[in-house]
Amino acid sequence: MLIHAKKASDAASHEITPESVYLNRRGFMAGAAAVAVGGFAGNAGAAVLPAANGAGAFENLKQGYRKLGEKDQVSTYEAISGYNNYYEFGTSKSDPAANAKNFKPMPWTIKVDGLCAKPGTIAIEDLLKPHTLEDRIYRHRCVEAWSMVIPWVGVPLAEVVKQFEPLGSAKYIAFETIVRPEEMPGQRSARILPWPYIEGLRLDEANHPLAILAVGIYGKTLLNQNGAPLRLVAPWKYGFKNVKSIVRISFTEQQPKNTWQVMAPDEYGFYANVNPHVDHPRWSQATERRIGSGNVLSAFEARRTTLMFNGYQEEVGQLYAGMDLTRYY
Ligand SMILES: Nc1nc2c(c(=O)[nH]1)N[C@H]1C(S)=C(S)[C@@H](COP(=O)(O)O)O[C@H]1N2
Ligand SMILES: [Mo]
Repeated sequence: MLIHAKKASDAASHEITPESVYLNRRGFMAGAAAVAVGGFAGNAGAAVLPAANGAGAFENLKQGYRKLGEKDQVSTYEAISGYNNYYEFGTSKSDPAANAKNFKPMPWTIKVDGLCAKPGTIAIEDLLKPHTLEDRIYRHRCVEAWSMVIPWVGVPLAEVVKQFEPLGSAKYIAFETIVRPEEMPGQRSARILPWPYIEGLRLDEANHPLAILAVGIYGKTLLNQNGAPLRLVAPWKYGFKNVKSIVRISFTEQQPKNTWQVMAPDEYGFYANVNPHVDHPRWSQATERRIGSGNVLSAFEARRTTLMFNGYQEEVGQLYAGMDLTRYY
């Protein structure tokens, strides 16, 4: 299910050019995917991603594309899988692709605990089985002021939440990344971050239809550097909320202490909604550098304006009614 409601970002004049651009990119991707097959073999993702390449996927991708603005081109697969933040594998943008090759995303189980009626440990196949995989093309905005457009494959987080039957007392959901220092060189240093990487959402944010748990990109199983086999995507928030390689989901009454807030509370909050009006203490958040756009950007476009809630204000704005959007949370 894509978000079908008519939005300002759907402006009809945006529909013709981007679609043809996108179709060209699909052609390009068919070639790129063939080249990349070796890389996917290690992910052994067939069991996780059965439906993503179905006939409906292509139409859904086209619809998703129309939701974006004229200048939002889907980022190249090379950029999405080669320019990453995943500190468990190192702090340089090229480290995750270089160092994640020996990480084993299968078999994979997720522990579900806290305030829910159906806690337990569940294999990823069983967690996904009740749900239909969907294509979602979203903007991705890192707090470091770069961005991409990523064609995800995933399931609505709200449906996964429902499956575990949170109690009325549950107000938040927390996610943890796996700890496996023998496969994740960054985790051998406690100075990089306190492990495990933890993130969370308010339960009503988790239940918003834009939030997904992603298992793929460009119709292919997630690569290790992108958070295989399961990662969060909440596209109206800064990228660090999108916790990778999830092994634990907890329902809590208290707001979880997310890793970057613990690391630097003066710089990173819990909500971390994309907000061009509130600068990071060390840099402006008013603009961003788009990565992996096939376009040659003009000088004026070399940096683009960052959009409130990353362009999803109409969809998610009501979640924050009454909050002061001129300060950082
Ligand atoms: N476990 C974990 N999850 C993480 C990170 C990380 O370092 N560790 N980095 C975050 C940040 S800052 C960003 S911008 C996105 C990057 O996702 P991508 O590399 O798939 O584009 O992942 C987020 N999730
Ligand atoms: Mo980020």
